[in-house]
Amino acid sequence: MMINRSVLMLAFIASAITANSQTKKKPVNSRPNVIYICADDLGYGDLSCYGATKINTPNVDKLAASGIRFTNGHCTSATCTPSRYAFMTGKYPWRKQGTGILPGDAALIIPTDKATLPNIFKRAGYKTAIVGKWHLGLGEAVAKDWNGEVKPGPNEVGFDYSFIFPATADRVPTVFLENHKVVALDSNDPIAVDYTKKVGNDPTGREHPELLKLQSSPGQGHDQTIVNGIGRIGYMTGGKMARWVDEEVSSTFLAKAEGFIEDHQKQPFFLYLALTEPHVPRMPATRFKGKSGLGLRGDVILQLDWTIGEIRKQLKLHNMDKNTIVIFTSDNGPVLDDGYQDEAVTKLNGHTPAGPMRGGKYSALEGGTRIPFIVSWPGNIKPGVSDALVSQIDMLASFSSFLKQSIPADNSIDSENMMNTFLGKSNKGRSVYIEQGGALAIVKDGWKFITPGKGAAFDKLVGIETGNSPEPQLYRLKDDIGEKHNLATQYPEKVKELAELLNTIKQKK
Ligand code: NG6
Ligand code: CA
Repeated sequence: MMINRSVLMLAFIASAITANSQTKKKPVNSRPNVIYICADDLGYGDLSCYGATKINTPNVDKLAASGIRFTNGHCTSATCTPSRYAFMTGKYPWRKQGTGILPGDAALIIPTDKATLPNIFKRAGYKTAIVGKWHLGLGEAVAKDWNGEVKPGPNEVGFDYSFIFPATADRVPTVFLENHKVVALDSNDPIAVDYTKKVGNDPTGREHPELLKLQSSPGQGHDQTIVNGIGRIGYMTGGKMARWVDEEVSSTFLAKAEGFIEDHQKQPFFLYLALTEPHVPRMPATRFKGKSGLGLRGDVILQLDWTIGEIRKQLKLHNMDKNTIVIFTSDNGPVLDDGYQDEAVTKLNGHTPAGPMRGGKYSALEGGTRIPFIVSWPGNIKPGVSDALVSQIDMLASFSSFLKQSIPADNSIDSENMMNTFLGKSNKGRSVYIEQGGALAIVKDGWKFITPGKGAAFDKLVGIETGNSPEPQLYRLKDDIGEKHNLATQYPEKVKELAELLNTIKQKK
């Protein structure tokens, strides 16, 4: 009798659980988590899934194999700040003054009262976080107190949680900030930062090159305050305890990202993981040093790849992989010598960071903005390769539509809803797109026009073709991804059409 009763009881509980989970069941995956991973200066050709043969990136390759690998995916600009501005706001950065590469003490350039990508997610009930490189300015002005609450910043433009470094790994202050506050700051050792003159008594790379473990490249600066044996751009003093150790930056970001994922298993979240690799100074965890055979640049790419593997492992472990969209991309094209003599050039060993393209970071040629672009959502996206023209600028309109959030007209001038393409339901890319190197270029129907202008055709310091030319350049990307044949004199009508279209788009408000 007792037994029967408990059996009945169990059956009742079981059926109650089933009923409960059925009534609670939401439409399948209508609100997946989104992890947007952006590498820093990673080129199209830096991953084995994009054709690299001198370096092996098995974890990113697996991510690509689980989703769509875009072969015509873009950032808007060939440097960091403008690219990330576009990703955050859905607007072309060249519409606004002051969106070039920012110093480490710059004020915030993202408006706090307008729609942003993280705000859209927040409005839709997501928890939002950024972990990693910021480089969009902090505070209201250049003059700011790094020892108090540093704001406005990421938390004021849509992120519930932030763990960042302010600018680039080669710029002071070399500290982390967690929600407004410098991490591990000792109030008895306050931080001061200056980009115009030396502050404090810390040795600089210019005065004390013998203290450097990584020599700066001649003519490229990076010889101001020394932190962790590396000369930086800008001067800082104080905050000795708070300064990062470069070898630990990547694993710190990974731990913070994992912590956020771990804490948000039950609530949809948007995580912007802004990796620092392979931007200079390339200084991976010691266990990666020397592993790639391509110098430190290759080593940090292996570290990046390992990081992606760890994130994927964690998603699987918590059974979150099928409910999480992972996007992987880069903020601009690749560069070898970007300020330090780290053997990226001497140990290149035939590796082609920009793949089959001309140019790289800073360039209006395809190598500047055509970057790795992978969208994965296991069980929901049919794996494959797409040649549709897609861009990071479209994240805003795409996710607004996906999450059924409206955006003001102001934010939809440039950002287009490409969600069906991102999810592999369509192969339709953008019909028109503008790329920003030094010069602006416009792409339409497989044609690309680069506006003529001043400036050297080759940047000797970084060893990259800029795309600058006093003559108009017209390329047929469809058959000439390497931009080898300038067809401008052959197709003057095309040049005129594209130049006019670019002007019309520039006038849009
Ligand atoms: C350049 C720096 C370069 C890098 C870049 C920003 C010099 C000579 N070069 O001005 O080292 O910091 O800015 O890179 O200062 S980005 O990926 O954040 O755009
Ligand atoms: Ca960058």
